[in-house]
Amino acid sequence: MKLIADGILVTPAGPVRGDLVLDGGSIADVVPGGVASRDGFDEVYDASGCYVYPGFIDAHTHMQCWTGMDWTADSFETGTRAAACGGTTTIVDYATQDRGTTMPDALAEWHRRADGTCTANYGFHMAIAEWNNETKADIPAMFDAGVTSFKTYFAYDHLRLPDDQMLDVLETIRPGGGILCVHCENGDLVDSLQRRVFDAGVTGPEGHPMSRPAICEAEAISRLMYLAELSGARVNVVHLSTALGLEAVEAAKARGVDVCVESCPQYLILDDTCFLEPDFQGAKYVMSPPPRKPHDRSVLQDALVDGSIDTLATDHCSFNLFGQKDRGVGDFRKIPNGGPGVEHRPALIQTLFADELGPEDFCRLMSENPARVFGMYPEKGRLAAGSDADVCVWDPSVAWTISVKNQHQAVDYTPYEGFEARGMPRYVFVNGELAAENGEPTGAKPGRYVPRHAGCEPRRVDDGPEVP
Ligand code: DUC
Ligand code: ZN
Ligand code: ZN
Ligand code: ZN
Repeated sequence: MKLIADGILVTPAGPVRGDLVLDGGSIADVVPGGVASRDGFDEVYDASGCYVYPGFIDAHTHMQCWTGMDWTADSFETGTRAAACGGTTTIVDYATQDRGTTMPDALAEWHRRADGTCTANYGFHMAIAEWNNETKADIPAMFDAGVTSFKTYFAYDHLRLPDDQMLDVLETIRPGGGILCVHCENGDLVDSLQRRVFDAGVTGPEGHPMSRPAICEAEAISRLMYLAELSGARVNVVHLSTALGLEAVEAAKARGVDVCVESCPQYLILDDTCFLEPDFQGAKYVMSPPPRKPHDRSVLQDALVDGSIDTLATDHCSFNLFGQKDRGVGDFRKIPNGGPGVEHRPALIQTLFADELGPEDFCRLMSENPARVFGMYPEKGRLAAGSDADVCVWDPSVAWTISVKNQHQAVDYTPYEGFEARGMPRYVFVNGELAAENGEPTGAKPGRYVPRHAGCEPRRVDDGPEVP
């Protein structure tokens, strides 16, 4: 048995000072005030001065994946190790059924890539790129295999589905309690705006945001909201990046549409001036959607604090600047889309929002709600006896600087180079095993596949009275 001693335990009932007891892969006990005696424990970990959280969950990653332009730089091995170093104990990665393949084949392939290599736990969403009677017939097998969330795209020519097929996907997954995650950008508009921007002579990274204006996102979100309404199914708007998109979500919520909202650190921290960095450095931020205007960023920051955003993920999808992104020198359309983040999400959000988001909100956004929405709760996402021993002991006092020099993500840059972070995980346990200590991996690989059941409602923040 392991004892995590004298921390502030962030429990479903609120933060309480005490000890946490781990027995094998489970939490054996939550002890407010602490255990009577430390005798009999095999190992004791000092959590004084630290918050003790259920391990963080990043429900949007792309590891070891062909994205249409290139293979991502991070494998499951390097990506989950970096995740654990930063305090994330579970990822939910997007397996993709490319056209001409089946969902069971895609799932088997993603298992082949991940199994036996992972430091953090991993589940899979299934992205659907081809929808017909044969692929549709495989949906029950997905639920049986623990895949209860799916993804479709409104953009990317090799992935996107037409609206009628998307409606059928929604109607098909609804009875099993499935959720559809959707990449909301109008692909037709993006394609034609890319041509327009390029033909007008804009060839550098700054052409990327110009060809994907906020309206492309807001239009696609609105369309999704109507498809969700028509089907009655639950949807998750992934990587929300715009104020206009949030308006569409809020209007749909007011009509009773069952919608969850995910955003990512890049939309809360960066803005589109990053694309103006000289010497092709702007390519580091070429991801879709792109970082937006300062106004969008501040609206999303408010939404995070007021509870309109349900989960925070990263969309981790790393490519090296040298040898991968630089293939797009002279044509921004050839820059592989995506950036790294799985290691730094907890530190970024803690540093910037610790004053507005208390430990309970932080837990809700980073652990509890991803577990609820994606069918891992109450096994994950809470500190309670019987839940899995995925634990992050977070020391809020450690000051450090995010840099490519100290990161474990296997990529040659970070979009947050030089960021002065406050807070670091002292200990990270995955299935009861110590996976990282003070931001460094222990070498253990306790990560396992997480089969998931149907999700439930995210915990939402009641709008309290305004304090004058
Ligand atoms: N955009 C996506 O849609 N997926 C992965 C990364 C990105 O930038
Ligand atoms: Zn996407
Ligand atoms: Zn993505
Ligand atoms: Zn290191």
